[in-house]
Amino acid sequence: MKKILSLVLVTLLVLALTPAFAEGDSIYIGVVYKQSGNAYFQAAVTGFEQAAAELGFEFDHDGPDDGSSDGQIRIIENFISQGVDALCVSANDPAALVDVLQEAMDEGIVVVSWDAPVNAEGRTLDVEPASAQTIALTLLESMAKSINYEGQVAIVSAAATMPNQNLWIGFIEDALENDETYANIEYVGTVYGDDEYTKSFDETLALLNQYPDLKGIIVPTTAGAPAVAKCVQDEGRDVKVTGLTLASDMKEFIDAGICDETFLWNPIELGYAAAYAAVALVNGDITAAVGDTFTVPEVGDLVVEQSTEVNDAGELVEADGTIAYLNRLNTFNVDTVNDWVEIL
Ligand code: RAM
Repeated sequence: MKKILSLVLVTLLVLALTPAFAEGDSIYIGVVYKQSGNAYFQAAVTGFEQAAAELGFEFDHDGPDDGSSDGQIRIIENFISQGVDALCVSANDPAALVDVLQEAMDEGIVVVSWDAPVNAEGRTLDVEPASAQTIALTLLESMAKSINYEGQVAIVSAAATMPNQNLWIGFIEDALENDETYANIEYVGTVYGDDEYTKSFDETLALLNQYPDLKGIIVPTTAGAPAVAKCVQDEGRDVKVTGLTLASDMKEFIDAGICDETFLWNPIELGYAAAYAAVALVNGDITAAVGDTFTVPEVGDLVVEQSTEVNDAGELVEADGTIAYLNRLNTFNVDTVNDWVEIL
């Protein structure tokens, strides 16, 4: 009896010490992005490929054609039924995916949101390029400089539910309202191009017609930016454009002076970092607790931090969930864009 008891105890101890994932098997990751056919996400997939070659995991990737959360839910359900160990998700809607991702986590699947965060209760960890505030204020300050800190400014965003764009827009609107630096800038509002070229173009045309004195447009989406710049160019308007863009999409508009500068982290690095985070979590090397670190080769040690949000008084306060930042934002202007066009 004693022998059986110690055997049971030893077995329990071994089980407790064994990471969720047994070494030897290959880890299988489901990568879900906002939309198929978006070059930004194709670049991110290259990052997952690089990480897979180094870490030896398997992965598949998919995104809906239409940028919908229903489409993402179906893809996630499919990955769950295929027995993935981790899901890496860039969300079209922060709340709509929570139920299905909670089901995944109940089955022991690690959920890393990356690029566009899922609400805290639907993820294990969020991996982002930089804080939403940093990204937002970089775009706003750049636009302000381009228009000498005065005149009308609009935003052409992705889809109205997209969490990363909405966070950035929130910080831009807050600064426009409360920061004296921008007192002479009149914000005329945000329109949504749904990350489709034609819709982004048409929405821009409508803005240009509605606001004959418009001075600038901020486009916080790689999918919308070339359409907006092209529309401004076609209309021959003296309107400055800045945003988050691929260098190769914007080179012609930077060279033409429509954009003084645009910005983006490297999406290849972002996918790569999200993959390293997912594998560290599956292996039990980290638990996504504040202070955990994981090494991303060539990028550095990423530190897990408490998420933040803006409260009703406009202060940045701690929020539920944890997050890790790459903190590598690149600037594309006439001097630097050529170094990037082959990469992004
Ligand atoms: C688009 C997507 C993505 C965003 C970039 C900047 O490709 O909306 O989520 O991070 O733009």
